[in-house]
Amino acid sequence: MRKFLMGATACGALASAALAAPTLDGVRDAAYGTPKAVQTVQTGFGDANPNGGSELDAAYAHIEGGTLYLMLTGNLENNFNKLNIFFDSQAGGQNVLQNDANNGGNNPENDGWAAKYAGFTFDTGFQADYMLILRNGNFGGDRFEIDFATIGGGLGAFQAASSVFGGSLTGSNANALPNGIGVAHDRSNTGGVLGGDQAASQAAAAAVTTGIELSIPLAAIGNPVGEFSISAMINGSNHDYLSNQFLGGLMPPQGNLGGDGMGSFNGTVGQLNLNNFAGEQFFVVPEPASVALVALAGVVLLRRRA
Ligand SMILES: [Ca+2]
Ligand SMILES: [Ca+2]
Ligand SMILES: [Ca+2]
Repeated sequence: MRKFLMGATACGALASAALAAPTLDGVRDAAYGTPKAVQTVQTGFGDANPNGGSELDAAYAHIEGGTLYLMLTGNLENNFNKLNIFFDSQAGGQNVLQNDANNGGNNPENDGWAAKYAGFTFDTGFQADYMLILRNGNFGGDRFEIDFATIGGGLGAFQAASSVFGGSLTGSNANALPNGIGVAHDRSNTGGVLGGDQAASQAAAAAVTTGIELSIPLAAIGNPVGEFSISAMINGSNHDYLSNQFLGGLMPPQGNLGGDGMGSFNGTVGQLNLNNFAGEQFFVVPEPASVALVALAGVVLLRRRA
């Protein structure tokens, strides 16, 4: 009897562990499973070991209860360099990014990103609908900031939040933005990829457990149906000098892209075309397993009825 009870308890614990949503704390949870993308190139923005530097080690995604949990392991240097995350989560969108609405385009103008990206081309098939901008540093105290922009939404189509962790670079805020997007940051990683432009150790990249974690209501990104895609990249503090840290990753050897693809600064990243760089600089978030299971159950039910 006792044995049976213990077995049942263990089963219950296993079931609840499998169903537990990630905790928004900047630490990778078991629920994420295997990575959706792992870094392929050493970082040209400085190895975050022991201090400073930015690197994108791996991307993880988990959808549960109408929320996309997104975990990007690695480090974002506290010098207001940008982690830009683009979502292709609905039909339409911009494969070639346009300028902001004050400069002849149709994108919002929050921190000047659109003017710097105008003309930037994603890999074929990726048409951006939304973006997140994350940055941290010290300006009147430590702060971590997050902006959300609707691509093609015009001037006012953004939300912005500053100092979401109350005067700290790190922390967790489950409702950082009005649309319900939450963010957490743990900058303690000292492992992961090394500095350079050669092939990264993918085992080291996949071993990193800390970084930036987001909880994103699916409604905030257009209620995507089926699988959708995300392109993440680290840019300079003025959106005008791209690193070599993308997910999906670039092919080594590859230094920072800068503005011309060869590491030179020219004031814009709008001349860059990701089709000119091997591989897909985006990763796919599959349809949630529960949805697939429900669909499968429906098929089984139909077959039984037939
Ligand atoms: Ca977590
Ligand atoms: Ca789209
Ligand atoms: Ca490419």
